[in-house]
Amino acid sequence: MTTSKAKAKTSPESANTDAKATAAAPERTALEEIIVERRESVGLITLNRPKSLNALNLQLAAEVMQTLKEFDADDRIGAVVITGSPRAFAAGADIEEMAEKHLVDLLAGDIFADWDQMRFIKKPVIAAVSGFALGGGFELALMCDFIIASNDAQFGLPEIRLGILPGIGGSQRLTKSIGKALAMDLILTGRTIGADEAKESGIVARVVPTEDLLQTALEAAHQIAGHNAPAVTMAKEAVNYALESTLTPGVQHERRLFQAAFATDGQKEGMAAFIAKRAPVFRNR
Ligand code: CO8
Repeated sequence: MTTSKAKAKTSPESANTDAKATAAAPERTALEEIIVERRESVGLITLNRPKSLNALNLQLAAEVMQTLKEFDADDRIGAVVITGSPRAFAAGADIEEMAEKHLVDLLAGDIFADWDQMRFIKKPVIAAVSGFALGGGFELALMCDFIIASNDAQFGLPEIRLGILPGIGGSQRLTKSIGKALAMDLILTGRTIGADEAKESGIVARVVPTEDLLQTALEAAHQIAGHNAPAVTMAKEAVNYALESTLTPGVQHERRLFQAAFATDGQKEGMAAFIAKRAPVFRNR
């Protein structure tokens, strides 16, 4: 797979450890800053800038978004996993790339435009986080639908120490996710929390041993990809709607989506399979 902004490279030499372990997997493409794989019905994106702890530069953002859009449009893919290396999911925006920018540069060109596209991805995206998830790296994980973390994962928004603040939604998504007190604490002090505190506060869905992280995330993604795809899309939309609305319109919206699920073949198949005591075979129609 190639993209307009992303050129494929053939050498796996610079790949992160997890990615190296899967070098023989079919449909694997190394772009400049990420590795893209299709694992049956699951798309896997591995951030691959090991020298800078997967710092997020503009090229990486373009490659991730282009790949997510391609997975979203691909009927064979039902869910996506984004991961990094055992040492770092991503240690934030690339500070070297940002350091010399001025307000005028940031106003003139929207350098976050690619990341803003994440919310239009309809298929579920899981962040599999090991090691550092800092700054923009944590914000990227928060943009995913849920986070599975290894027990050595570290989360933080240390932007304040660089004289700035979160810039791709961290202050908004974190506050909605865990409330004002801990969000203020993390954003104003810049301190880092471990996987257990992240789990306790609701940032993280599951914590697993580092060696099980990728497998656990892929299994969750395969489980999702095995469900009735239109229902999965609607369920994701329903949960996201809760973040945007108050209870009554939220419940009404959910009700319309629930009714719409009865227009899918998958609803008929899922219920017929239950009654017949067999496994459902969803055709995603
Ligand atoms: N950008 C660029 N390079 C980085 C970054 C980064 N964010 N993080 C680490 N690196 C580089 C280091 O410079 C170092 O390079 P070199 O080997 O050439 O010296 C290499 O990665 C390894 O890092 P360390 O030697 O520092 O490794 P340590 O284990 O000692 O420390 C830390 C690891 C604690 C993660 C440390 O590297 C660190 O503090 N990194 C910066 C974390 C940070 O401040 N992140 C926030 C960045 S700002 C941000 O994210 C803005 C968000 C809003 C926009 C988002 C758009 C994507």
